[in-house]
Amino acid sequence: MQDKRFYITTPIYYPSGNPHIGHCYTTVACDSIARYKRMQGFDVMFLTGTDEHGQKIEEKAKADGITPKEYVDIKVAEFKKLWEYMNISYDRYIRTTDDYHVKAVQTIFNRLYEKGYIYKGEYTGKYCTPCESFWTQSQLDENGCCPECHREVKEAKEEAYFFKMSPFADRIEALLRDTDYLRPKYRAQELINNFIKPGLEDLCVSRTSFKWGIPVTFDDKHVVYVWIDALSNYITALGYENERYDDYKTYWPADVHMVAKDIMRFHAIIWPAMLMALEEPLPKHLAVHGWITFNGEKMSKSLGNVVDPFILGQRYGADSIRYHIMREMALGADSSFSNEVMINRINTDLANGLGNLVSRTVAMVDKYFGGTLPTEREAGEFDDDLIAKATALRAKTDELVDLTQLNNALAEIFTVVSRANKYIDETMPWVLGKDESKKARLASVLYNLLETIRIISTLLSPFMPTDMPKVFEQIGAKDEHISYENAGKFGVLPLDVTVKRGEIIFPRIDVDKEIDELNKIIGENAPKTEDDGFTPPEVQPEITIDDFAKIDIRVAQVRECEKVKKSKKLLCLQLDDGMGGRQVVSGIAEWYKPEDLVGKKVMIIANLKPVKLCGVESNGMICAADDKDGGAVVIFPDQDLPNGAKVR
Ligand code: ME8
Repeated sequence: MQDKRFYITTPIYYPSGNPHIGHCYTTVACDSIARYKRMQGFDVMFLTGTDEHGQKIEEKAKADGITPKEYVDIKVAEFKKLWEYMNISYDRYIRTTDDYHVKAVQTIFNRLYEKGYIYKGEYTGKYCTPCESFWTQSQLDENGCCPECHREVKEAKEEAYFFKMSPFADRIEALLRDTDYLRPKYRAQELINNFIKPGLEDLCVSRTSFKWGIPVTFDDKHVVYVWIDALSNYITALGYENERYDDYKTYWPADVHMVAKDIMRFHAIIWPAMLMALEEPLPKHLAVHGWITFNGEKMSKSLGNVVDPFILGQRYGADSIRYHIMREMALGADSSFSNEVMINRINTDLANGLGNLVSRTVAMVDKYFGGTLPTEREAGEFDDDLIAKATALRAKTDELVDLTQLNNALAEIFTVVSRANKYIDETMPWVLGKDESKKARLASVLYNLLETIRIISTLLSPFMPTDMPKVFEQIGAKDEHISYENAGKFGVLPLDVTVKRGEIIFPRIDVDKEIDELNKIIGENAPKTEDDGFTPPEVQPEITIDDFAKIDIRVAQVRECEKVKKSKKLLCLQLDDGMGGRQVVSGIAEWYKPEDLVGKKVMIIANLKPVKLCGVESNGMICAADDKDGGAVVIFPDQDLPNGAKVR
């Protein structure tokens, strides 16, 4: 018998700021899967929540003059408001400050200690405060900074408890190498090479340097380090080691944990090790997606309100935003967010594609039959292909949802939208409508379209739960017609179905006007410099204007760009500098893909002495600014300038 229970989780988010579109992605993706599984008849548990302990929260609360609990209460309300707005159907919301979780984590910590997997030691290492992570020297990036956020780390030493990782190394390696636990699979090798092959290091699991955490019961100087606290949420929320819930037996092991790549290591290595130590079953899948980036950077809280999901949702509808972010993000890869791409996608897929299909079909049923189809039918050319594509769709979306490839599932659904629009062009109902003897054929054409729309909108409902009921209403589909079972069949609507013309579900957006409006909003809501968390580096010793005149900065255009072989950091650019061209090597590969740069105008230091980098000659340097996280942002002129123009 098929296992009819399904457990899916998002990460529990840090409520150290307001939620943004990045948090929306994981939550909306999990929500869509949860809804899809419920539609398939699964008994679903969908968990989300907030990870509320740690130094960062303690510091933020202090800065605001309130207690950490008061601080997280305010922020959690923001998260919950957004989830309501985005129509997130979570079954359970865990807060790591909930009493039952605190007690369960203490029991887990004690059990690991009693089993000898946790021991006391002293930690000396490089500590990144924003990430609350200790790193070893070899893990730091090339600038000696945090490998996750690239900010400065500080030397830190403290008495701490450690979790022994080495006993689990072989089993974790096998889990990553031989099973499809980690999706996409290509990320597994990266983890094996970077963390397991060099020897799994024991994990520091307690802190004495701050207080806002779960106290270690047998040593009250210590609070539990955030990852043991945070990762345990997936089981405590089901009732593991607590009386609050009693769902552990029903739902564990989880079917899908979904996270972004920044916390992949914790979920792919540390979480399985913890469960192995507790002798509990391992989750079935870890789905890792990339980051939503904005201007090449990981989107984060400090980027201003242009991507505030509330603002976008109010303007274009929560479902359009849900659709866009899920359609854009391929599992594993980053996806760059742009207002323009979003608006164009809403126009192309939703307004012109699906919206047009629904409104044209319903309008024709109205026009030619007064809103109710007659029961006579006449089959014709093109019907079989449309019907075959529509009835095959459910099996495809089932498979892709199970693989957590939601962008591909949506792409499949929209190929059927296109097929149906093409069917209108092929069958030309407006020609059939002029000929009384073709009424039965016209009724068949329109019925086939209504049926195709019913299948499409049923399968789209988990992704767009607010807008699809509007489609059902317009095509005359009643509750008994709308089900997973019926999504695999053709001929479900009654032959004499009555449609109901209604509002335009996806109005076309005026791209230029909206971009202007959004730019205005960015301007108004741009984060104030005092709270963007950036401290400018010290100004260099003074120089004269003559010193400056020695630096020849020019505008040049990128003609070609490729990665330098054997280097992760370097790109090799062929530039048109208006003076015959030149080759420049630049250490920006971490932040820019070659295709992002081709055609762009950049600024170069044109008279820098040539050097060889990784064996490749570089004649000059591309100007870039440091962002606050240590990333590089190339300076592009905001107007077209001739190649070779001098910058002063
Ligand atoms: O890491 N693009 O919390 P967090 C895509 N508390 N997804 C993004 C994103 C972006 N730009 N920014 C955030 C934590 N996310 C820990 C997790 S779990 C036991 C503890 C999403 O608030 C994505 O799901 O920093 C990522 O994994 C998560 O938010 C990190 O959220």
